[in-house]
This record gives sequence, C-alpha cells and structure tokens, in this order.
Amino acid sequence: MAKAKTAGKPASGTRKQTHSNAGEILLETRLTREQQLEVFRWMVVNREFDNKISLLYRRGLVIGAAFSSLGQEASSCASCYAVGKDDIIAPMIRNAGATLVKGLPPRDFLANYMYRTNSPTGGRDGNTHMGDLRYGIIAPISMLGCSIALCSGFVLAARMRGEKRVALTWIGEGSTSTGEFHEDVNFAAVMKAPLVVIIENNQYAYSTPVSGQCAAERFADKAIGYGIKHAVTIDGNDANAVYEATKTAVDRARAGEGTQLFEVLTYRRKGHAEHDPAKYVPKELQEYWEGRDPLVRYGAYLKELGYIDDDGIAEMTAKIRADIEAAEEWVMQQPKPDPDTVLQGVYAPERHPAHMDDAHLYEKKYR
Ligand SMILES: Cc1ncc(C[n+]2csc(CCOP(=O)(O)OP(=O)(O)O)c2C)c(N)n1
Ligand SMILES: [Mg+2]
Repeated sequence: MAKAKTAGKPASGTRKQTHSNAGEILLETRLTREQQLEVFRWMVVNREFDNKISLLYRRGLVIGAAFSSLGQEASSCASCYAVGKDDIIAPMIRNAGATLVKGLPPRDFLANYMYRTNSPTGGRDGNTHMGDLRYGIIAPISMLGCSIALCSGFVLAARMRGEKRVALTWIGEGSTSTGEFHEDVNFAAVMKAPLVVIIENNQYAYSTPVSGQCAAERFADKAIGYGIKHAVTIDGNDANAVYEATKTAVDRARAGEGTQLFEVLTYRRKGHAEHDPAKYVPKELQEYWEGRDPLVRYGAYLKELGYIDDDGIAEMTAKIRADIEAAEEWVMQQPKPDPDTVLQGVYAPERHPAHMDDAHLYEKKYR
C-alpha cells in the first residue's frame, strides 16, 4: 500500500502523551474549548456545503466543474481559523472551507456555483474562482502558483502603509512543480513578505500520485532552497495540529520573520472534480485515508474530552443542513446574467489606440 510520506506526530523523546486516545488529535493547543467546538462546526459546514455542491452538480444545476474538499476540511478550516479579520487569504479549489471561515456567506458561494447575478462574479464563473475583498478573500487563480505573487503584492503594499497584515495561501503538492511556485516563493522570501504558504499534499494532482511528482522525501524540503526556516510537515487531518502550525507561522510572519511555508499531509477523497471517478487510485490507499477522516477524528476527540456528545453533533449538523437548504432556496430565486452583458467588465471603457480594429466591441451596450 502506498503510504503518506511522513508520520504526522511530532518527535517526542518524553513519555508525555502528545495525542488523544480517541482520534489521535494533538493535545497541546492554544484553542479554548469554545474555539475547538467552533473549528469543528466549520468543518461540518465545509462538509455539508461540499455535499450540497455535489448533489447540485448531479442535478445539472452546477454546470462548471465542481471541486470537492472531502477529507481536507481540517487543512482548510483550522488553518484559516488562525488568521485575523484584517488578514488576507488566497484560497485554491480545495479551500471552500477557508472561504467560509473567512466570512463569505454560503449563499454567495452557492450563487456563484449556480452562476447567478447576485454572486461575487455576477454569474460569470460557475465555479470557485471568486473572491470578495470585503472579507479579505482573493479569488483562486486558475494558473497554478500565481496566487503566491498576488499575496506578496498585497502584504508588501500593506507593509508600506504601515499595516501589520499577513496573507495565507494554500497550494497543492502538484502545483509546487510549476515554475511560478519557485519564482514566487523565492521573491516572497527575499522580500520577507509576511506570507504563509501551506502545501496541501493530498497525494494526487489529477491522476498523478506524489511519487510521480517529486523525488524529494518531503514537499516542505523545498523551503530550504529559499532560506525559509521551520518548514515542518504535519498531519493535515488533525485540526489542532493544523491550527497550531498555522498560528505559529502567522505569528512569525506578522513579527517580521518573513515568509513561512509548511506541508500538511492529507488526502483528496474524490477525483480531481466531480466528473472524475478516480479509478486510478488504489483501493487500499482510499481505505487508509477514509479511516483518517478529519471530522470523525476531531469529533471522537471532542467527545472524549466531554465537550460534545452524539446528540450535540446531530443537532449541530441538522442546523447547518437547514441553513444550507435555506441558502439554496434563496439562490434558486436569483436571476442568471443576461447574455448581452457578457463583455461587460472585460474591456476598458476607453479604446486604446492599439485596439483600433475592435470597434465592434465598443458599441454602447458593452460599456
Ligand atoms: C500552470 C497550470 N498548469 C496546469 C493546470 C491544470 N491543473 C489544474 S488543477 C491541476 C492539478 C493540481 O494538483 P495539486 O496542485 O496537487 O492540487 P489538488 O487538485 O490536488 O488540490 C492541474 C494540473 C493549471 N490550472 N495551471
Ligand atoms: Mg494534490
């Protein structure tokens, strides 16, 4: 069976118990009881939202690609929980959870997937490529790696204004093979940009397994080449471990220690998108990771601590489902964009001399 490259537990020379018996969750955390319950709730929101998108895709109501983050809820939600209100995030296709934690209402996200005018892209992207700077969310960029440079630009500009803002972005292990990743991380490190980059090693990039992607033992080792220190590899299905690593990195970045990078080990439980049945994945690998489900593990841990019980989880889940149903009902009432407006916002209102042949695009109706 193909295995995760590195075990998630920190090395420990002592006898002190580092992880819970139930769920194997990191015990030492700065999160209070209420905060841990809140992180858990966000993970449930992430999963329920994911289920909804999957169903809507099957009903033909989502016509673009539908990207699942099933199994990556801890990596998305617990990391985003570690940034502040004024910080900025640049999520990728698996980070719906982070987008919701940062404050985008689920109905806006659903409206975007169902290409309605009342959505962040006004119905132009039936997908996840949308952001909203009112919540500090930069839209995912399709060209893999490019979000890192955008984040650097944002936080370096903030630094020039005297603001102590940090950016957090995620990148798939496959995307760390792009030239853009190397150029952008190098630039960020040289500029000491207050930026945190999390490599989400979910074992696959489309149909390419990690072994076909990188010969290094750990993706985090890429940090060495840029002089970035503390590039740990952690268990990405342990919400406390993800929170702790991100919080430490965010604090370091804010304190002026420069760009931070670390790797989380997790797993993409579905194919690349809903259209991909992922038949190339070995059954044993799938089963191994299903047994490491981040929600089940965190739930078991919270129950062991006595913070919640099965009834509490059922009640929480039912409430979240009802909210998502209500959001869907609202979205269904929203209009789809008028095709005649398709070029709005694409071209500058004034014709550039270089585009004198495009007169037909500048008719009044497109302005
Ligand atoms: C520069 C670039 N190359 C290729 C693609 C096509 N593409 C989109 S997602 C993807 C796989 C990404 O895998 P990974 O980075 O591991 O992220 P994951 O989907 O596993 O979260 C590819 C090849 C792209 N969008 N941009
Ligand atoms: Mg991947």
